[in-house]
Amino acid sequence: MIIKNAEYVTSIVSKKLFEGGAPEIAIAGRSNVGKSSFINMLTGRKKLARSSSEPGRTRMLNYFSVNGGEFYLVDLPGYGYAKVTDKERDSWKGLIEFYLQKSAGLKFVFLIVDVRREPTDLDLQLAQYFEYYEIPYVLVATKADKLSRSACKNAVTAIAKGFNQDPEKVLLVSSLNGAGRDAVLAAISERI
Ligand SMILES: Nc1nc2c(ncn2[C@@H]2O[C@H](COP(=O)(O)OP(=O)(O)OP(=O)(O)O)[C@@H](O)[C@H]2O)c(=O)[nH]1
Ligand SMILES: [Mg+2]
Repeated sequence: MIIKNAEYVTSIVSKKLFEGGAPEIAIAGRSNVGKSSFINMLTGRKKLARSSSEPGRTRMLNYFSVNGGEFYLVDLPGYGYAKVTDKERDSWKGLIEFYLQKSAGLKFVFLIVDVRREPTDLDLQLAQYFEYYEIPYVLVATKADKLSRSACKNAVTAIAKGFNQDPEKVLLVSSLNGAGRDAVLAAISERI
């Protein structure tokens, strides 16, 4: 897979999906884990998806078209952010679940976790949700630049164990320096 270009398409805030007629890959994970940065790293466009050090930045489903509509990347709102009202939290959860259930183009999800952290209950609940509804997902451990190589290896093993997955299948990346990008592109090629 070669990403030649990417552009923002649209954002969804209510339960009405965008149907681009091409495969979609959703990016899910905790708030502030690095989902938007991951999209920017993949597409080589630093400001395509808005990233922020302030958690809860992405509050909508944002669609990005890659290679003129060959496939779409869908940036989902992050979960687990404490400083939102219950009402907001329910509405994001509803939106994410609506997307996961109804999107005709969804091929698989990249579930992003921070390599430095043990998976949280919300991460594991989401993985169970994927399994229950037979939505394929690929685990991505990001922020690899924050740890040494050997610490990353141990962390990936612990993360894989938490999700009851094969450590070989966890993609280790850094959106800061682009490490692991090729393996992510290969995973995309394999699945769309
Ligand atoms: N060192 C390092 N920092 C990263 C990496 N990826 C993201 N960050 C930083 O982590 C913070 C959050 O990144 P975002 O991409 O906005 O995270 P998000 O998951 O989209 O956040 P929400 O939209 O709020 O859910 C920002 O300060 C990024 O610069 C990485 O691979 N390495
Ligand atoms: Mg974001």
